[in-house]
Amino acid sequence: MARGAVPEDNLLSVTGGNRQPLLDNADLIIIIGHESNWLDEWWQYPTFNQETDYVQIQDSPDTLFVGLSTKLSIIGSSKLVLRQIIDAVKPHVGKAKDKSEWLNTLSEAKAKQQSRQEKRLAQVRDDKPINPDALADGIANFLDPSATVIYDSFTASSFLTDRFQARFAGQILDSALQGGVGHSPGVAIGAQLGRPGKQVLALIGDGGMGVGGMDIETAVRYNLPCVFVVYNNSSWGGFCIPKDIFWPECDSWCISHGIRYDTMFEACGCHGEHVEESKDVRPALERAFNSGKTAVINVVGDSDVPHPVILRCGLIEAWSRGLDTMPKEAHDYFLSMGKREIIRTSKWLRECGFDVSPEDLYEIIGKEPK
Ligand SMILES: Cc1ncc(C[n+]2csc(CCOP(=O)(O)OP(=O)(O)O)c2C)c(N)n1
Ligand SMILES: [Mg+2]
Repeated sequence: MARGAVPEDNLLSVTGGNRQPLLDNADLIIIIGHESNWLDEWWQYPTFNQETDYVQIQDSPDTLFVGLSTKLSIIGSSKLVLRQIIDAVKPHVGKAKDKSEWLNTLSEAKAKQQSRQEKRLAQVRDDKPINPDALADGIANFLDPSATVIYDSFTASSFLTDRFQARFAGQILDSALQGGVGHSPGVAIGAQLGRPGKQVLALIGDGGMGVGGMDIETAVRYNLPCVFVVYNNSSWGGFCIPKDIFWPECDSWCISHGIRYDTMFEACGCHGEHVEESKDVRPALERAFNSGKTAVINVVGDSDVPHPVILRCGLIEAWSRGLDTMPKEAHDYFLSMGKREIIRTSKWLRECGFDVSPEDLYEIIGKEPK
């Protein structure tokens, strides 16, 4: 992929995908057993409309999020609370309302999203170094429905979220409320101990390997068959955007180029695999899981593909220095921003303390507000 040429689809959400961006039409949103976190953008505008009324049903008072205009807070096991609500209202309601129109809307939105994702994947499937979207697709298509998946690599996880669908609670163990790095070896050990014999796959970055990778040796010592897919982009989060585009004067975000984490951990007793092309992802996963050992698959990833959130950070940083100081590529990118990216950029600017409305942004780039 050309530098900076990230498709607009890829900018819709923090997690790289196509989450429905606006919940503007809802009168009431009920949040059940779900803690606010960065993956859901802290339940902020534009994903969560601040004018809507909310009901929160949470297992613990600690999980109640005060940042929402909450009409009613209920503390209790979500399952029990829902059961009680159903039992209480059942005698009072007649026939269930016809939901076919709403269900059709949902299926159409889902089909549209899937077709966008397929288009995006088709463009990068055979890229070398491997595009994180192609790696994510290989992983999602391979895994057993009972597998546990752990998100660690900042960049690649943002693509796996689009490809892998959870089938049961606790199947996906993510990077917690703040999107941590390097936690997956410990989490994978716990997952393999918790559900022995089931597939455990951790998608970890080379940065994460530096933070917590040596605990893979612990998994080896306890004979735990966890598979660590290292998305190795020789950097913390890809190096094109911070270095070449937005922060030209910034020091390197690189890690030594092309470290062979597979051979490094073979020395600790792991099964190792090295993958340079996306067609080899699946056979490597097969061999790794069939080995019955702790395994490390070193995947050479495309350092030019950033996590979408990096783009937004870069925009804020560069813009705060003045539009004219931006390198040409960033300048052009900024001027070509679409409606959704405008809204999101405005949101990010506010989070960083700049009160810049979407209208202001339109003015800056010289376009009519939409
Ligand atoms: C413990 C911790 N340290 C730092 C960060 C900030 N951070 C977010 S992503 C990232 C880079 C991660 O690099 P890597 O693990 O290689 O992932 P990738 O290159 O695939 O994005 C960092 C440092 C964090 N989220 N958690
Ligand atoms: Mg990396």
